Amino acid sequence: MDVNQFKERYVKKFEEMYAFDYKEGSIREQFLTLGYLIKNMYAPEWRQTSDTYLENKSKQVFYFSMEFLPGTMLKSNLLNLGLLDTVSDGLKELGLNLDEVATGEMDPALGNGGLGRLAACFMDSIASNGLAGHGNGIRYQYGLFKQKFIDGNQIELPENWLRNGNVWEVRRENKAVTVRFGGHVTLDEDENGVKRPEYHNTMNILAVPYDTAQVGYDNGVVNNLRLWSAEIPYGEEYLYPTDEARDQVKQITEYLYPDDSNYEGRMLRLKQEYFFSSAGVQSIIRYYKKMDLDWSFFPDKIAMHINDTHPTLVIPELMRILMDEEGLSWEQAWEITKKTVSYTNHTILQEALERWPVDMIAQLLPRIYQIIVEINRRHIEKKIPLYGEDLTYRTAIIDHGQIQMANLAIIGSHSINGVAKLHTDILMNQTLHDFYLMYPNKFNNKTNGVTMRRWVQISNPGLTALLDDVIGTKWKKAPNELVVLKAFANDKDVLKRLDEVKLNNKKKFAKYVQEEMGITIDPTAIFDVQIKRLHAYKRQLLNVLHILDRYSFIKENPNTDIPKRVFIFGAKAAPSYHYAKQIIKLINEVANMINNDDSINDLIKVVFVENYGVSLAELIIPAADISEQISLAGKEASGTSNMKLMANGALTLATMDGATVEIHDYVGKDYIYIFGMTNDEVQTLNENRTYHSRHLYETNPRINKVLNMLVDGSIPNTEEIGQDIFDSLVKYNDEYYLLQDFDSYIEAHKRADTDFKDRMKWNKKALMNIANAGPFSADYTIHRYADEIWKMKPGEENILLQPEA
Ligand code: CBF
Repeated sequence: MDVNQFKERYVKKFEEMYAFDYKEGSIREQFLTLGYLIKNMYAPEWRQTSDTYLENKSKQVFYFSMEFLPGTMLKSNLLNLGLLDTVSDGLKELGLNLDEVATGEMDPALGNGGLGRLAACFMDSIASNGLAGHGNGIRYQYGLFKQKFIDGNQIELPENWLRNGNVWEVRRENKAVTVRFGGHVTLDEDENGVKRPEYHNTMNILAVPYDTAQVGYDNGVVNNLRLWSAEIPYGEEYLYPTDEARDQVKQITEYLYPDDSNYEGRMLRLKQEYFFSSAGVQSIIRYYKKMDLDWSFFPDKIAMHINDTHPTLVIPELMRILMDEEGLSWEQAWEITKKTVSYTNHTILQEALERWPVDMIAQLLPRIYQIIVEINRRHIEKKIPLYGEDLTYRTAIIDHGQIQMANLAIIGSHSINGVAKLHTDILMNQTLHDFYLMYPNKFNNKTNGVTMRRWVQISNPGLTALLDDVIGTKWKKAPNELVVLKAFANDKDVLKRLDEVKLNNKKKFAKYVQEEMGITIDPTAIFDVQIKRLHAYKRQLLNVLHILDRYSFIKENPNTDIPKRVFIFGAKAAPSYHYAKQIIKLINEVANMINNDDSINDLIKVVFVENYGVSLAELIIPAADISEQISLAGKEASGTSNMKLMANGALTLATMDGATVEIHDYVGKDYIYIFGMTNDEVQTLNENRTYHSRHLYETNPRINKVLNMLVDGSIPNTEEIGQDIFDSLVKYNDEYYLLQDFDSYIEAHKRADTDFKDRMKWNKKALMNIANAGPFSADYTIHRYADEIWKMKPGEENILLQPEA
């Protein structure tokens, strides 16, 4: 399609939809017109892809995830269809602007953070690698809450992302399935003497799928993301006569739980987990039957991947359907299930590991409960002779009245992977060591990755143009080609152009900050960025302590020549996470104090953006100079903002944690600022029990001064929270060892200050980061999942080479 054809089709579409002149359309109407037009364009390929998979009986993977955080889809669809420039030029000729039209799209916040965003990157990479793979999740009516700051406090507002409809989705009523809850089950013998379950008094919910196309990059592949919505079954409305009864159904897919690192044993959450697991498995089984193959081929044609333990009920559900509905024996069903399912662990935080009270599962899912009990019984019976009682019972699924979902996920699958090398090592050697002894071959690492399409091509067009010009366009399909950029590490012209690209991105962000927040920031300052969920282990507080230290230094040395810094935060706290919300308030008050202090000559500014999400990340990441990855070593499973920031030329200032360890290994020690304890040192400190934070407070004058600022009235409006935070660090012995890492953190920042003053030196470091970012492309990660776990082959022309460390 050329520009003229596009213009013609656009104008026609607009008039068909609205029956007036497109020039009078609102931004939303312009966006919807474009959205429907694009959808019409890929619809034939969407259908064709699915027909081809069925005809070829291709192996397909189904990625079960409670969260998908895709970001807006207009530009990514245009990019992947190869239409970005055509549409941008065409709109311009029509007097419209693509960037403005794109603001008409709501950003679907159907995830909390890293896990959901990873799932979205994977969807893009699966399609772009030419793999037959689809997502399976929940169509939440309300996404993650909208964050507002009122007097510096986080307030949560509902995020009604579907308010104006969703142009990308297709409701597929004819593909709905029924999910049963509650009631009780009897096992009655059929005419052949086989025990069959009979369900009594169940609550039946209709699961209606909404499908969204996942358009592959320049390869004609269009996969599917299927999100399920809960409804009252047709003809059963009379069973729900009251508002309360109807609400019970609606509630199942109404809200996303707004916590990504804490397990909450709520009935509604359990309902959600079973709802989308069961609906997904049922629809896959129905599909498999269309292939008309024997059940023994099931694992050769279908892979089901569970993203963390939230969809673990896929395992007993698949068992249930294979046995109860398809008549397979336990042994046959168990072999198929294990070979089909694989599981990714995303956290070692104890408080995030899911376990459900036995009573709850028994009451809500009686047949599933029977199956879990039997899986557990057989596991114990089989393993005791091999591993003894102690070890075997430590791996039991049912323990102290709780169902351990990670144990069920490991026992019922053929693969468990961590999301970065260090994380996988910790799983094998500590957290899941008993399982590792039992099933060493199930364990493997799959370091996370990010899609360079969204995180470089779409969000950073300036850098994309520079790369295309300097190293050619191969990197777009083979991100490892970015390494060619290293040849230009000392090329003054390229470094200068890189500097200009960054400056323009910083200006763009500065404009946003000025317009939305009324804060003036200098684009030539260092933009120091920490964007992630607010959690104590991620140590945003350490960042604040550094800011306070720097502030008091500047107050005492007003003529210092340190470069200007803008500290940028983006973070949501779980609504019930009191401590995290106190840190938010602290950051906002520190920002207020510093931003309004004329005596420091703008040497520091603090910007805490409200409602951080994918769209804001697209604005902030290209503008970043420093990427703060400062979690306590051993706590962050992987991190993915570290990869996005690196690919955009930010220098990482970090502990050796998660995938940052691998970033360090690729980029080299001269191009990254590492500080703080290693995981081994943290472990030793934990074991020795020799840490006394109060001692550090009393003996380290710098720490003493900064901590006193929290309680001596230096920071307005923080009396109560200042004391609580102070106590967490001094009285309660600083659980995440901030004070232990404080000095080396400050030193790392000093090194960055010095380097930033030498522009060419800094730009060379930025360039080296971009050049080494290729291995962190999700395309490679997905290639490894496909090859080693799902046993699937990518489409011919998209075979990607494994990056070498
Ligand atoms: O693996 C993706 C991300 O998942 C988390 O966000 C999670 O929800 N458990 C982890 O905290 C991240 O480290 C990880 O990158």
